Amino acid sequence: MTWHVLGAGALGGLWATRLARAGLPVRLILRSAQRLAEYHRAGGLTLSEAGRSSLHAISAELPDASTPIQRLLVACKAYDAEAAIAQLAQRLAPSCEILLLQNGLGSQQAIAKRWPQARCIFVSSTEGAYREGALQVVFAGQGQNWLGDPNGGTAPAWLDDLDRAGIPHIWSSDILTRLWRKLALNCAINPLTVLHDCRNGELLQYRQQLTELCEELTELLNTCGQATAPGDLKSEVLRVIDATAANYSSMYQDVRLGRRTEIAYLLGYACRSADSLDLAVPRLHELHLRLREHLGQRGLPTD
Ligand code: NAD
Ligand code: KPL
Repeated sequence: MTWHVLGAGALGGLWATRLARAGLPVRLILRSAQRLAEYHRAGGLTLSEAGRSSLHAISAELPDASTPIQRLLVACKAYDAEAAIAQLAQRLAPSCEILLLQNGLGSQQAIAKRWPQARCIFVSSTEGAYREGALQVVFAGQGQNWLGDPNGGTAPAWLDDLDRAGIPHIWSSDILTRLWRKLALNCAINPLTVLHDCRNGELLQYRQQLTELCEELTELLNTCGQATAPGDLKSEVLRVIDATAANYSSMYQDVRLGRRTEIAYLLGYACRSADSLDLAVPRLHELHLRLREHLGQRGLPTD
């Protein structure tokens, strides 16, 4: 069955090129006729990995093509994902599967609610990729992909395709917990790197702030039914800060490059969830406010 890939950016390109080079049928869905023409001129997507580059002439089409879609991999940013699917909604087969690669939370649930006929598989990825130019993807960091269906059900047979393509994966029976924990980690680290203008490792200078945020995030996880023991989140945050000390967080890089952030699906989602549960999280709200001010001052969207 064909893998339709919507969002041929860093992560979408990384998935598409690995699936295609394993001989699996892949079709890229590009956002505009101009993008499609550029793609044809370039002759395909280039994947750079371990210093070597390879060109992959994957078939590509526009959202309004007429073929039905049985399996859709959505690799747009969280703020684009729902609108991108809406453009091709008429092509979704009645029992289609949609894999959602977005970071944070909120976009996945909105999509699952809007297209209840589809089986939505949520994905949490720690693989790293970035774009060098519109049609070149650099595989920057090995990682893992956890896939799961928040409504339960068995693992799909097409996980074999991922094996064939060398895409690391684990079928998860608690994908929401995994996404929540990653969200909490990102909320503790990413906004502070932006506001303190620093690499992840430099956050150790702000231990008290990290501790207070982790306390509120732990309470939030527990109230949302994503239980974690006190101290667990903080240890994980310190472990990740240590392991990625020399790196700039993804949010830091977005702000530095003048790109829209996924704030609404990270800190914004955490604050909205706490409010809906009547849970007081003053430090998260203050951080959210300061981050929004910071983005606004730089002319970037604040949600
Ligand atoms: P990206 O900006 O590189 O790619 C997104 C692509 O979606 C772009 O090519 C854009 O043109 C395309 N797009 C947007 N709207 C579209 C539309 N209507 N039709 C067709 N294409 C459309 O983003 P990315 O870094 O690949 O991130 C995608 C998601 O994966 C994000 O939620 C991100 O947080 C998450 N993620 C990324 C990485 C990574 O290393 N890049 C790692 C883990 C998670
Ligand atoms: O996922 C990350 C990011 O930069 O978005 C880490 C490295 C975990 C920092 O929060």
